[in-house]
Amino acid sequence: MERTLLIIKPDALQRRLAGRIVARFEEKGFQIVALKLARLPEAVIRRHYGAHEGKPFYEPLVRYMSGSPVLLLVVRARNAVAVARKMMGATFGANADPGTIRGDFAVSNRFNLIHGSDSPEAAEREIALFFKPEELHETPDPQEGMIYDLSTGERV
Ligand code: IDP
Ligand code: MG
Repeated sequence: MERTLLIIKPDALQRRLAGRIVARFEEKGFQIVALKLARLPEAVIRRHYGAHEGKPFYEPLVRYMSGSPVLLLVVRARNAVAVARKMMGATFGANADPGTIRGDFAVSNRFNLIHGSDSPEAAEREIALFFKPEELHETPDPQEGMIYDLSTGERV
């Protein structure tokens, strides 16, 4: 099982889309491991998006993400990182395929509703940036045998 970090961005909360976006991951079979509402300090946003420092969109991105609260989630599934990125769609709303979160709800290049980690390594780094270990609830999932075929001893 793999974990990924999702951020439901300020525009999604302000547009009252947070519940629908979270529901998509539940419907797909992801397990919610952690969830909280937080207004992120600018320094934390700068660290989270450190790889983009110096790019023309970096400062507006920091302002957008630190302006009002976001919903932080850790979710768990087989190939969680790649599956979540596929469900999110391309970065720019106008390029994102219909059926994806950004494709269905966003047209903007910046206000694109959701962040998802782009590799398992990034996911673990980002989870540690936003959550304390005791905030992560890795409880056994009684639905796991419905969501995956476990009969061969693997998760298929
Ligand atoms: P991602 O969120 O799909 O991983 P990144 O390239 O990591 O995309 O960019 C981080 C965030 O910065 C994007 O989600 C978007 O909000 C914003 N962003 C990226 N590129 C641009 C741009 O060219 N113009 C405006 N905002 C951008
Ligand atoms: Mg990214």
